[in-house]
Formats: sequence, C-alpha cells, structure tokens
Amino acid sequence: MKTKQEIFPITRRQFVTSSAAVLATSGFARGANGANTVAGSPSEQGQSEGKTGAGTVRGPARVIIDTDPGVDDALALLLAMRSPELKIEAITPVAGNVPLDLTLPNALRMVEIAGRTDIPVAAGARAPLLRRLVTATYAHGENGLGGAVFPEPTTKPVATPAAEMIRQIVRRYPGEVTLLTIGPLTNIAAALNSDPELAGMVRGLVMMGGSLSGGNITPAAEFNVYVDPEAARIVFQSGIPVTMVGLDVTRRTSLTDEHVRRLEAAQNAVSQAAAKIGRNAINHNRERGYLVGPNMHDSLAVAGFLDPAILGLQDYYVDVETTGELTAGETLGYSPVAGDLKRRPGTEKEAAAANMPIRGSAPTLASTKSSPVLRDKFVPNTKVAVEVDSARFFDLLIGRLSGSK
Ligand SMILES: [Ca+2]
Repeated sequence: MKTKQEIFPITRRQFVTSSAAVLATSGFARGANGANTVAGSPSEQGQSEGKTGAGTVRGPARVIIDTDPGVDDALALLLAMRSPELKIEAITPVAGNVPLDLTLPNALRMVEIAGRTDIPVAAGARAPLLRRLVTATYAHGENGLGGAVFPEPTTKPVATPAAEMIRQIVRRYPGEVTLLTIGPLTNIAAALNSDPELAGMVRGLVMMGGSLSGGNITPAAEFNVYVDPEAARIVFQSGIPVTMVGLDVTRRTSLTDEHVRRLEAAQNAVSQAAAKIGRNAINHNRERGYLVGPNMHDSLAVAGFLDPAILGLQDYYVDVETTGELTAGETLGYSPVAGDLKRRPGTEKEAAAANMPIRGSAPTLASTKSSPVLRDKFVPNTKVAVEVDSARFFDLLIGRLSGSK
C-alpha cells in the first residue's frame, strides 16, 4: 500500500505553517494496513516528483473546484475560500444536486459571502454526458441550500464555459493543478474529451464520489457517480492520479446541532452563512425522518486535501458500472489486500503481478468476448479513502468557517 501523502501537493509542513492552528500529531489508529507515514518525507517527495517534472511547487496549491452546490458543497466552498493553502484558479459549477440554473448562482453566492469575487466562476454542463439529469432535492431542498435563502448574486460568471476554462488553466500550469471535484464529473470528462493531452498535465484529482460500501441514491451507487457514470469512468480511466473520498468515509461526517451552534457564535459573514445553511439542512433532514446526516461529504474531500492526516488511503483499481439496469454508477474497487481474495501480508506484490486479474462479468453467449478478464494484472489507479478522523475533520471545518483557525 502506498500512502496518501504522495498524492497531496500540500505538505504537512506547509499546512502547519500556513495554518494559524497548532495541529497536534494525529494519534488515530490507521488499522491493519495503515501506513501512516510520518509527517514530512513522503508528501515532500511527492511534491518534488511532480509527474510532468514541473518541479517543486512553492506557496499555495493551485486548484479548480468543480461543484454542484448543494448544502455540503456550499460549506466546502466556504472552507476552501478560507484556506490560505489554496490558490483557487476557478470554480466550475455543474448540474447535479439541483439544475445548473441553481448551482451556478449558489456558487456565486458563496463567492460573494466569502468576499472572494476575485475567483472566476465558469458555468458548466446542464446535463450529464449521455443521460437525463437526476437531482437530489430530497437531500438538498429545492434551492440546493437546504432552503436557506440568500440574496440573488450580483457577480456574473465568466464568459468561458467550464470545460474550456479547466482546459486553459491546466495547460497554463502543467503539472501544477489539482482538480477538487465535489459534484458529478461531467465538466471534467468534457475537458478531458476536448484535449487528449490534458490528463497528463493534471497534478491530481481529489473527488467526493463513489463508494466501496453501498450507495446513497441506489443500493449500489453514490450520487455523484450515479448522475454521470460515463463521465466518472472517463476520469478513473484517464491516468490522472485519483483520490476517491467516497461514502466509505463521508458517511461519518454528520453535522450536528453543536457544530451549528459554534458557527452561530462566531460573528462573521462566512460563519453566519454556514450556520444558516447547516441549520436548514439539519431541519430538512429531521423533517424527512432521515436517521443520519446531513453529512458533510464535500467538505471532507477538501479538508482531506488540506490536511492529509484526516484520511487513511488505500490503493485500488477502481472502475464504474455504466450498463447495469439497477447498478449504473456503482464504483468497483479491486485490490489484492481487500475482500475475499485478500493475500497474506508480504505476498500482495506477487499476487498483484501474477494472479490478480481484473475481472468483469462472464461473457454472454451472444458476446464476441470469450474471457471475463479485463486486465491481467492489478494496477492501481486510485487511492481510496478508507479511514477518517472525523474529530480532526470537524475541528478544521468549524475552525476555518468560524474564523478561529
Ligand atoms: Ca456536491
């Protein structure tokens, strides 16, 4: 297993020094496979080994945030805009939780609330690549913000469409830009489709999306991947180093009344807005009788990027079911160290090389394929978040939003 820090451009040292908070070394256990790398070396190594040879990146990490606000998107955007470790090159709303006619103004509202109208907001796709849009108003309310009402934004989006904006920014800074994707992956897939060389220039992609432990819109699929499974598949198969922050960890990030009280107590615009959205979302969930949530899925992906100690990661080969009648959007994770074909410690490498084929469905009689084997050996394409330090996450989220960290 490789460790998470390699994929994160922000080193621990940068994080600690750029944060007002003094962060104690995480004491939380990493589990049996838990390679919790000591602060410093791996991430700094990863930093200097940028895959395009762009060299060591100094200062804030360049990111593009692709988003469908969305209750948890709104808080994730506010968190990101309050984080000096990030240089947000653009925000690119996409249709998802609610239609683009709402996600776009909601993103602009967040930019205005955070006083960050310097960040370009570029309108993205109105619909998935091949499917009709399915929204999640059941979870996010009709306006996407849990019913929390804010004034119409006066800021306008830039003229460039999102996919083209993503393409231009990645090309401007080859090897430097990390895509933080917290919505369906339509915009990213469109950008990759428009430029075959683009994937090789992206530093990494940290997504909120997917699950190896069941879905939240169908028993199989997590919402973001469900909405546009074809786009997600393009991303997983693109060669971009992907970090998947899925339901396996995000369902352990339930926002509580106490969190909202702490936000309400802080007297600043970001904190007050976050509290209002959080309060509405909690009430929305209560009224509908949900047992859990609202989970701060998207904020966890951003926070895990800011502070790698929040997540424990494991290497997987991940692919997406796109043709299932009941299962489209399911993410499948193959690994020689997980599941029923798990190998003895020390033998994973041989297993991966020799006898861990990536296997799909058995061929049908009508099919021209004769074998179910898709790949004859295990090659990881994704680091999947399998562990989370929820307390550390909420310390960062509430701390940043309330202005105390
Ligand atoms: Ca989202």
